[in-house]
Amino acid sequence: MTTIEQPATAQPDLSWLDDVTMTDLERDPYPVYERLRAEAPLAFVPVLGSYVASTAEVCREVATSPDFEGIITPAGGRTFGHPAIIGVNGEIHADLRSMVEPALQPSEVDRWIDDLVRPIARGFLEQFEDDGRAELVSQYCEPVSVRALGDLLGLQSVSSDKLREWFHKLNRSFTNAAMDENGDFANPEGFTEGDEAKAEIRSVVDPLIDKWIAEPDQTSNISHWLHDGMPPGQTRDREYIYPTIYVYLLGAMQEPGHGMASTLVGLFSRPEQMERVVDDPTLIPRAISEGMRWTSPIWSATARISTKPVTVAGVDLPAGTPVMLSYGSANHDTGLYEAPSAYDMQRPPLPHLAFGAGNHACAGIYFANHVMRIGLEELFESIPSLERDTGEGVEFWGWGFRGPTSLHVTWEV
Ligand code: 261
Repeated sequence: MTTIEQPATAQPDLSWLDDVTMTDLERDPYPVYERLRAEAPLAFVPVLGSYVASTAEVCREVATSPDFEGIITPAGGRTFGHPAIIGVNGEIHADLRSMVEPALQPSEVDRWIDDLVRPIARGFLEQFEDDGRAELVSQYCEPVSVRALGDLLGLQSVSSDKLREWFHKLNRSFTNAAMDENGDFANPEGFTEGDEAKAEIRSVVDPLIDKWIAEPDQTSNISHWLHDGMPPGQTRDREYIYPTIYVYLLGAMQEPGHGMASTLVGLFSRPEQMERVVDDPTLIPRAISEGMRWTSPIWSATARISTKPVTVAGVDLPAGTPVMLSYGSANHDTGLYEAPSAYDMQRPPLPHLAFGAGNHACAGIYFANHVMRIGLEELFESIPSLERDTGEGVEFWGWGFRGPTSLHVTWEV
């Protein structure tokens, strides 16, 4: 009698993944990822043309492993160019982190965050607080998010609506991730709006850079990026800093807004928790932390690449294999969280992965958490009787970046 040997690590049948489209993932990635976490926490996903890590354990392992380093996703690299801070390593990464980090230190942020964000939040609230109804994503969460960072960067001359338009266009380009069987972009025309946004950004920011090179401005972060740590009379080349400017104009502009909006939708799903938070604003940071876990704004937008042959979750990967980090899925891992698709700010205080892990973990974590906190403090202070307008649905969108596309609310005036 002959026996047919099974390979020691039998790979599960993942042929169902062949039918998964980018649109499926953008509308609702959770069903696909629930299967991935159960069947193959490290899996090659054909539509993405890449390995994907979907559990908390594997995301953390890849993000912190000495056998991996940072790399930008293909559509991300097509959108931002090189050297973007999220996709470089070694000396260039160290220089770019040293360029952005001083203004983001907690001791620094604490000095001005309240004076920066509170008047901005008040100003947007004044425009609708007597209306009795609002769409909070476009009228509040996004405007507060972009104005706070825009002013910090030195972009006071750029309107909030223009900054919102830029991050939406860069988002759709950065996450135009579908690949064909040959490993080419399946929708190359999807990069056009990102290219147009970048051309407009250059036409606005180049003259500001000219001015800041000639006359450093203590109050503009981008001016500091040009000058700080450089020998006297020298500045960083603008082509060297633009990819990281785009990182800010996409993720950093967009995500505090996503975080605030998702936290609000989560709280509306638990009216008793909403009531407690409105009555006791010291609970807002906890509400935000659970919002970030529940719908992680940077859902699957970063990646690592192996620097040597390595085995992850039983899968042998050669050197030079990219792995996408789906943190939004890791934060729904049933190994860590009971009923992960429910918003519940009473959960045990486990750290989530919404700000990533390892040496590419978010540099703006402290700043972003305070922008979201002050934004929600001012909203609840002005409009404590906020209710979701149940005549309007709430849709979430996005695989790379995820949040509600609108949030209609009403209140008594
Ligand atoms: C500030 C973080 O921004 C990003 C993070 C991950 C991908 C793209 C981004 O712009």
